[in-house]
Amino acid sequence: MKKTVLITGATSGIGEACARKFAQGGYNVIITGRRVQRLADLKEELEADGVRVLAVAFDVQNRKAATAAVNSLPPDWQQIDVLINNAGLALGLEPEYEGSFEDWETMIDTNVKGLLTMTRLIAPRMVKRNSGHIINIGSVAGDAAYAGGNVYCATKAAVKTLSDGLRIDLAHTAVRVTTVKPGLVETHFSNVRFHGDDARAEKVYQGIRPLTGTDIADVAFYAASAPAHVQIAEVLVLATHQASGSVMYREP
Ligand code: NDP
Ligand code: 8X3
Repeated sequence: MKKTVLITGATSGIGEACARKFAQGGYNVIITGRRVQRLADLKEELEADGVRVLAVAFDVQNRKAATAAVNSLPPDWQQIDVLINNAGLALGLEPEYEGSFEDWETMIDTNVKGLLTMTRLIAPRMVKRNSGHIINIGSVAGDAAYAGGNVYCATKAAVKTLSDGLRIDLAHTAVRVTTVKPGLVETHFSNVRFHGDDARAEKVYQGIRPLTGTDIADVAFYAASAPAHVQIAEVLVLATHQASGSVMYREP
């Protein structure tokens, strides 16, 4: 029987690449995100390749909507073998003493509380079946703060700690937990961070060859494909010319 993956934030970037990778790898795919049209376009594209796809639109910050979405999955979509908690964002690069309360709340509500909500909704079913895999997308940003990263870095440190805590709490089961911590990946991440300032976003990737969403999807798929007794606990994936969240070599 084919396995099913549920991906949050599948309308763009890393999540979209995961949808493609897991679809190619033989999974049935549940794609989620807020943008209905992007979900519909991706569903159509994957279905044209013979993949079974369910598109469910909701905001991970909205616990009621997330609960309703998970609880109303059609019967043949209820067994989720792999959950990829990917939906997330950074907003702004202001110093911590000048940051926007609203941006902070959105990052914490999405990156931390949204991830927790999805885990809380789906993990119990995995425990009951004694199988499953939760892949959380953390970041190199969670390893150490960088200038202006403050709250975003803290949310990604929280993702690592929540993954570690979950792995401890699930150690008596066959359910696996993986944290994938990417470095610089060229997606819509920076356009979102700079509130649509595309010229500023482009500069983030100047002079350095960044990772792609596909590079990260490959790592997530590798972790999901490991033999059942192997738990890839954590993977840090950097561009070759990046050494940490704040150190990278850029071609002049
Ligand atoms: P993108 O902006 O390209 O994609 C972000 C995805 O998250 C979109 O599909 C978006 O969907 C979804 N999303 C955002 N907010 C919500 C929400 N409230 N509810 C549901 N879905 C939401 O960025 P990336 O692909 O780069 O980001 C994916 C993850 O990777 C994030 O967690 C990010 O922190 C992490 N990451 C990114 C890195 C990078 O350099 N790009 C490096 C390290 C980690 P929609 O707008 O349709 O809701
Ligand atoms: C995204 C990578 O270094 O821009 O998590 O914060 S970084």
